[in-house]
Amino acid sequence: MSKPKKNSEGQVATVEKTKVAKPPLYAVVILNDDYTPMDFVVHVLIRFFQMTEEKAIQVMLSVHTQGRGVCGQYTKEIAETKAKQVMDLAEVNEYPLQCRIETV
Ligand code: TYC
Repeated sequence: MSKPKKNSEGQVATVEKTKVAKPPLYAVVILNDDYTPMDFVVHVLIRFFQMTEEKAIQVMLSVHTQGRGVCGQYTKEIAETKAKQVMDLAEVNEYPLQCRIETV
């Protein structure tokens, strides 16, 4: 801490600092399955997670081989919304793609 500074009248200035805790983050995780087409997963990653095509292919292949992968980390409401958007789009296309959120 620096030495308290006095002004020309000899008064000591006080600075009030409010600490705001950062909201907890949640990871949006996608799971591998045997039926969802690779192209669809790449499309989802680009559309909902703003990935470049190159990054989306890399993440999709990692999920394909490792079984699961993190698409991104967000505050709870945003993570829930993204997971739902993925699941809804998979459902209308009749793909079994699973997407969930996890605490970081
Ligand atoms: N395993 C799928 C296939 O071979 C591709 C895939 C990748 C599916 C990632 C889901 O989260 C996933 N068509």
